[in-house]
Amino acid sequence: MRLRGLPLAYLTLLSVFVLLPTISAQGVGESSPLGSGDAAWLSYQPVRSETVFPGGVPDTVVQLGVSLLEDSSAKELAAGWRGMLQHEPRVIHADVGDGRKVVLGTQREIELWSTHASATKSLAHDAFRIYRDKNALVIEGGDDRGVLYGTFALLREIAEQHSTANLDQSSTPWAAIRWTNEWDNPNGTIERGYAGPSIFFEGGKVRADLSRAAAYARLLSSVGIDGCTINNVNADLSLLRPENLREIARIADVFRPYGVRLSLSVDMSSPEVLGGLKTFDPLDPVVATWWKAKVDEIYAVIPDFGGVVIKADSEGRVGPSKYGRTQSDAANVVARALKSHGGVVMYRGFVYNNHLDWHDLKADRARAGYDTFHPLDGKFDDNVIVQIKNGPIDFQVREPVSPLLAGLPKTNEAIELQVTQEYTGQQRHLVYLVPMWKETLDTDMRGSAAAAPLPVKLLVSGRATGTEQHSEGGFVGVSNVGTDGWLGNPLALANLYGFGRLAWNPNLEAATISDEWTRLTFGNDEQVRSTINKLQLDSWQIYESYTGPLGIGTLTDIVGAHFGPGIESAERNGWGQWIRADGHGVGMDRTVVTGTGYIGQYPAPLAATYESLATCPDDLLLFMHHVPYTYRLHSGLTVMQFIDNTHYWGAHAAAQQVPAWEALRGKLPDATYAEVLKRLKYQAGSAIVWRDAVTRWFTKQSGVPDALGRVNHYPNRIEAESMKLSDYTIVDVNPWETTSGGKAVICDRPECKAETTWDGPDGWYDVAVQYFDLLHGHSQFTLTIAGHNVGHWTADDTLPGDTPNGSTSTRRSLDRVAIHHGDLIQVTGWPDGTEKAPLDYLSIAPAARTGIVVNGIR
Ligand code: GCW
Repeated sequence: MRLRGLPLAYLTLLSVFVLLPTISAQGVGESSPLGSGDAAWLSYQPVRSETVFPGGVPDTVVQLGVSLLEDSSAKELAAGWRGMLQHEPRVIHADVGDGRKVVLGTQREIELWSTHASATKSLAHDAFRIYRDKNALVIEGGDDRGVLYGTFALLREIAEQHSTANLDQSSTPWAAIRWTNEWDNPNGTIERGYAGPSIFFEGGKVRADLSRAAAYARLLSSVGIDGCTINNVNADLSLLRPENLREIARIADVFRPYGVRLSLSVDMSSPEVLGGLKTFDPLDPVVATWWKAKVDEIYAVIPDFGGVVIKADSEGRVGPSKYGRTQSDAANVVARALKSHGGVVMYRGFVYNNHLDWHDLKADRARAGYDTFHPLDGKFDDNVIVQIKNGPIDFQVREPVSPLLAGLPKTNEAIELQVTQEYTGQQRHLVYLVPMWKETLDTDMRGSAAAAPLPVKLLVSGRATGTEQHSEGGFVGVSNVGTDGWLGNPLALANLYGFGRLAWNPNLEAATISDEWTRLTFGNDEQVRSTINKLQLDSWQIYESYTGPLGIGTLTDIVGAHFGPGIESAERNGWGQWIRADGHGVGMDRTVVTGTGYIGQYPAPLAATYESLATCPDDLLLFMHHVPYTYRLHSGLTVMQFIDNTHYWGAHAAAQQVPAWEALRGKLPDATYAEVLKRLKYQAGSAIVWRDAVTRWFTKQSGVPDALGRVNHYPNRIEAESMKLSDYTIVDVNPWETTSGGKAVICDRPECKAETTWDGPDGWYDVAVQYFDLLHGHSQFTLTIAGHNVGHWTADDTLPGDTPNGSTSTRRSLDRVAIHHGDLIQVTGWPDGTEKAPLDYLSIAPAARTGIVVNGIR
């Protein structure tokens, strides 16, 4: 047998030689993919200056005021000029002459500088206007923070290579509160953080080197974020100790030049645990005095302290219920201590019972927020803002809007969005979340069909018409950045960028935001832009397709890492993320007529849409209704066929992301290119694990076979347990659906082998070894074909978990390997500690690629 004129044996050798460099390393490394790229989207790459400044590049920056923020503005302009225009401007404080210049100042300062400018209508706090005044490009701020935001807006215009010849742009932030929450712990870990350790804490203390914290504040302010809560909402009480507050003040110091106010998460029991009082009853005057003294102490060291975030009566945190008090009692006692200093309480609406009785068909975790807070509407002080997650459960891949957002007409409210991808692939899967957030923000919560539209974005603006809302409101993004390139995955930074941009202006389109981010990060190359924008904009739908469709929830392991598939983990426990899947049907009946009544918490028009099967959108069907597997969707497919089809489509689409990205080789920084490629390849493999787990589980549960015959038939797969095993032993895997065949093999000896003889035809094949890479241990593997070593690797990724399952399942892929009939294929494993070189299967499929497919996602 000869292929392309060469003997196959020779080709095998050749392929080993040629293919080795293309073998994909699919672990996600620990080191920063950005290296010195802390700048992220402030990369300031060269632009065509004659396009941006047709009349010539301004060579002078006139900084009219003296303030920390105007200093930062001038410094930032200089950095932008150096990077993008290759020009070092001089920065002066008094205007001289008519030369080309950028003038920056607050409205008052600008009025003193030029009579022309006084025509500008009054600018609000944080607002800015950028415009031409003869030879000057003017950045005018409502205050000095507005000057800084205007500066970043101008730099954005330049980075996008827009002409500034006729620039006239005014912008006012949508809402006052634009904060991130960071779930950092003093020991340097981050709850639900996926990018290495904390930039704030280390070993129980504030880090000595806070340069990353300063760089972070700069990034935040560049998109208009004005507040950052630096510690976990599951708060470590010790942070309020005087010696720790003094250290935390150092973080506030590095935030200040960028106009970012520091805030802290605090625990309601602090007066008792930290203060030594006998109680933390919010209505006890001694407790109020304690909070007042503590807050005064904070302001003594952090004069611009923003306020506190409180998680109470939730997931094991204590709260006012201990004393029969309400959430408003708790919020107000702290709010009163903050009031005279101008601080706010962000009181989380995430209050629910995690010991619900799953036997009770009327019990419903989704109801909890509204049931708890709606009766308290109007009882919160005016410096309390109720912080409400976008959906009623917990950051699932798709949820309906939280009804509580419409249930507090007399209360300040902020929406909490999750930038860190807890339930959406933990930054190992690409999911651009802006389209999802936009859907929520645009959802109309009007009270009656006749009323004016009341989108969520208006409810959180602090100025909703038709409500008696107070004046504060806003956006909180749970960001959880770490030292590993901020979010680990370079492409995930579009979510942080997008959160900030939406908080500033929720009317921006998801595509616009993606394009801005791409241009700012990678420059203006057309192919780079179109490829990355498409990847980003398709990504949520792809991820949803191979995880939890139809509003069922993400279907991840909810009692574990929230990462891999773990379908039944949702059921039969107190956490209340039930999917209520039995032999006949699936979904939570949340209707008013027969279900938990949750739908009745929505304003009437929306409730009517969800209550009726005829109008409930397919993508929320299983959140709202329990239906048989044979129920036909609006699309005409049955629920079961939809589940099968969508999972196969999703895994296919995830695989297509890889060649789409590969087409950008050479157009991006090498480290960024390689890091994203590694993650996309991992995702492609993981999407198959998800696809198989979900489809197999539902096929078994429903008894309805896949009409297209795909589920449980994997023609290219050789199960490890069916191979000839030397020293490997067969084990059951839990949950069963996360491995092929429900079984894996593990090695309890120093070395084990699994082998098979190829009984297919001679040819070129794509080979994948599906194995498990546990958090601890560095097992090693070798794959040999006909005696030739075609791959050797170490299982050194840090996937979340120490047992073989869908969270730790991963693959080693080799493209275009020559195999001939009768070749011996062997996998050798060397265990390391508790990681026993576990294997699931081999996949040997006819080689797919003859060339590179560009943008072949759909
Ligand atoms: O999503 C859940 C997370 C918890 C988190 C909690 C919350 C900080 O799994 O890790 O705790 O929500 O938002 O309070």
